[in-house]
Amino acid sequence: MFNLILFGPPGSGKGTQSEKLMAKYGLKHLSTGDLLRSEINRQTPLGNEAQNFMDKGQLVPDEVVIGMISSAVDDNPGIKGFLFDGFPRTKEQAKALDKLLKLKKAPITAMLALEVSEEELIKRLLKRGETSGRSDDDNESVIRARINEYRSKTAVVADYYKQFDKVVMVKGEGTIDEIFARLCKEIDKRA
Ligand code: B4P
Repeated sequence: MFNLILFGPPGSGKGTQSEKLMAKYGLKHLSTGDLLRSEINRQTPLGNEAQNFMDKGQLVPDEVVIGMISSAVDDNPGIKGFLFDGFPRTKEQAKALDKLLKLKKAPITAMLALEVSEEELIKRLLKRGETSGRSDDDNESVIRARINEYRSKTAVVADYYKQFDKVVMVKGEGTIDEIFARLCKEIDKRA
């Protein structure tokens, strides 16, 4: 199996690049943001719990997200590999993912980390907020809270994977196609 993590701050282009990567490499895309938004739209108990955190720009509790990913992995046997987007976002989530993949004898191949300046992140998310209908995108203070959550809880996840030599930094500014080409170059070296 070929398992990738697409990593980076909110608005760094994880969702955008994932669409293109899964089409090219035939990986199963698992986005915790998309899974959570689907729970919210269906007004499930998990969705109602998650919405309170997401509306404030906070991370959803680990046990909720880990349970959700664990079921999604089990629901997809025999696939070529996973593209994890927006997960893991804490060290606890990273450890839980390692445990899960160990059972499948299919470790993470690489973590591709998109680097984007804070100014560009805020610009992109406010722009998306004009049309997305996402309540976490249309307010600058919520966007800043999400970036702070990233700095205080999520950035350390890259350090966790660095100890296993799995992290590849990729410049996340430029056109969508330029960034996609940079990501593909790194993936092809490891395929
Ligand atoms: P996510 O859904 O993961 O979303 P994101 O971080 O905001 O965005 P992403 O990086 O995917 O940006 P995108 O490509 O769309 O998370 C939302 C919330 O869910 C979190 O705040 C948290 O509360 C919760 N959550 C999710 N996972 C969790 C977890 N594991 N644990 C706990 N909580 C969790 O790009 C953004 C915009 O930029 C788009 O409009 C796009 O068109 C534009 N763009 C992309 N690339 C561009 C480029 N090269 N140039 C110009 N614009 C570009």
